[in-house]
Amino acid sequence: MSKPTVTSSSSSTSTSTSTSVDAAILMGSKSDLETMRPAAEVLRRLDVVVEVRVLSAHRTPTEAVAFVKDAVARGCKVFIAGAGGAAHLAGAVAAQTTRPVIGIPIAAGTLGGFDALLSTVMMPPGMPVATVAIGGAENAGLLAAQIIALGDAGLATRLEHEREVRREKVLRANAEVTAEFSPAALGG
Ligand code: C2R
Repeated sequence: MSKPTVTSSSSSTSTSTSTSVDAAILMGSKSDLETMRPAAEVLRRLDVVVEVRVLSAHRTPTEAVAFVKDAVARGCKVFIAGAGGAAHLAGAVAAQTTRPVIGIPIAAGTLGGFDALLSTVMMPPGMPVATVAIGGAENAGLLAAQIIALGDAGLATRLEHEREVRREKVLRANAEVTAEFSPAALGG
């Protein structure tokens, strides 16, 4: 399983390899990394080939566009873009490709992410960005995997397993709580 690497905009943006890629994750700043990390981790866990970049529509617009175009040329099926504040990154990615783009609004600055939520979700007609919750990186990764799984039966099976693991976790918790509050346990 390959480990996703985070690359700063000043070093590698796009053209360093010609290897194929299934999913790409972009974030506007390295300060977003801990919020974005679950997207990369869930994709790795599902064996999706993912690349991770720090690129900004505001600060590195040329490199961001170049990366998206190169990733598309290398087969990238879905993009995830996370940014805080005036979060234009996901929309800027969507403007470059008809591949699905998933936006993650990030809580940065004084408005708790509501600014990024509106900036990401309120796209003009014709330019969709599938926006997850503020900080919803894990769901973004899962949604990206679900999109890719439409054409990948093995990945679809791994996603079913992922669901089953979560289901069993809740059922275990339910059993514990049920037992703790049962009439017998409460002495009733
Ligand atoms: P710094 O921590 O680097 O000052 O960035 C980043 O995503 C980050 O959350 C503060 C916030 O600015 C955001 N940023 C954007 C974009 N580029 C950076 N919203 C963009 O292109 O939309």
